Amino acid sequence: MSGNAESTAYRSALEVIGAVEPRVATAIRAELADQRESLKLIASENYASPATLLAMGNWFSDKYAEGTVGRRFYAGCQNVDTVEALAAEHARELFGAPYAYVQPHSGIDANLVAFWAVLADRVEAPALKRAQARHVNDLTEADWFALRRELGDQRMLGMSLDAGGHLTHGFRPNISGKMFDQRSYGTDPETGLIDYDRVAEAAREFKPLILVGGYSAYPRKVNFRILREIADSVGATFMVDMAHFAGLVAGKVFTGDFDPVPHAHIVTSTTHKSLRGPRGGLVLCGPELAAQVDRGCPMVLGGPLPQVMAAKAVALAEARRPDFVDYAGRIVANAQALADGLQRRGAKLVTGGTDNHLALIDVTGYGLTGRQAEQALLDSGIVTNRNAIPQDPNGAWYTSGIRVGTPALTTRGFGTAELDATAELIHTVLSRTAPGTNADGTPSKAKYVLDPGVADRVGKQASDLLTGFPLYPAIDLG
Ligand code: DSN
Repeated sequence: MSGNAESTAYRSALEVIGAVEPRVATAIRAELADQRESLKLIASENYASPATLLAMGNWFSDKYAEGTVGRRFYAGCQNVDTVEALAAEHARELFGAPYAYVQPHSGIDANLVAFWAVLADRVEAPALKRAQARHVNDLTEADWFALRRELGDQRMLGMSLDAGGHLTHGFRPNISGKMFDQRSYGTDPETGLIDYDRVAEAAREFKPLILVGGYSAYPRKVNFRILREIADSVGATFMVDMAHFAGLVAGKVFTGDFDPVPHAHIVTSTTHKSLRGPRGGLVLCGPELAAQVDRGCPMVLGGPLPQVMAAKAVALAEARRPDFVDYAGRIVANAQALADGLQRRGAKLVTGGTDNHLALIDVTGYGLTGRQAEQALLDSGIVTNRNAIPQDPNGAWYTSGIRVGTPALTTRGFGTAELDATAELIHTVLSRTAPGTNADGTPSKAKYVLDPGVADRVGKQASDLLTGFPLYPAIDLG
């Protein structure tokens, strides 16, 4: 699509939207302006291509298509079949997976589909079988009690949240922590790295039905061959949630032992993080789990979102192009430049560096909580998120960490020199911020004092850095 076509498409769309509810059109324009002007380091965000974004705004949104390709509960799904089949084909080819299910609306949906597929495959449970034959909304209280009794003993072993795991990997406030009797593996307190011997020991003691690999805030590669061996040694199903690093798998940065697809029984992902697609999820598996995964609808999902499956097909086609390999390589080189730049200036990083798209700054080294650091950075035009670090003394709300990731800035064209300059800006803000106090004089975990002038100066420097790398340069909304 030429730049002119992109501008025309978006200008026309905003004109049509604005004629009905101008405030929505204004908010859409403002969102583009905000994204253009912020130094975005949120490790789970990216910028999808105009083709991917446009594939979501159309008539597919009006279609119900519960069921699977060629086997729907609604008539007239031939075009939905086309896009779902295309998205699944691209996913299979891209990741070298025998089977792909592209209906999940999000990562949690993808994980729930995978959990239920494994439970249905592995557990002899009449209530589960009954539940799978019906829509989840139709289950009665008695069904749920029966299910709970049957599944209550099933065990999951996943990475703990503070070590970098995800809340859907058995964290108590999430449904995964209620569906399963759950235990976590952490990281070595000295190195911050996964200690595979400890994981094996935990697996031997706990004997999980499912061993989960994958993370949302662990800055290192994971050896999936070893985790599979551990799973096999205790008869567990090995599931990997590659939501964060799917782009690095697609882009052949993670190969061999570090590519989860050949090692896991089942792999889940989102499509919008390093993979740079629309917001959504997918599941990959072998033929033995495919039939159960296909029951994601109605077990977990209602109607799929055909417009998002269309966008998944576009984005996955983009990820199959040779330039995506270059992109994925640059994400990691940039993350390493950012991590090195931060450490050279005195920042303390969990594990002392990164092998992937993210780094985790332990901001206790600056005398701050994650919340104070996040806000001081935001005041200075740098968008990050606070994140727990292993054995975090400040818990999951205030935290002691700042997670920084490079997929979005790499899409914008940033290279290692710009990431080093970004490290300088982050270090400047954090070293010029002091913890604040509450009205009664006690130390606050949220309040902070940023030296006068720093936010403006750093904000200007961040803005200057971004000017050389315009976001969606071909789109001019006028
Ligand atoms: N919320 C996502 C993240 O930021 O990592 C994961 O679901």
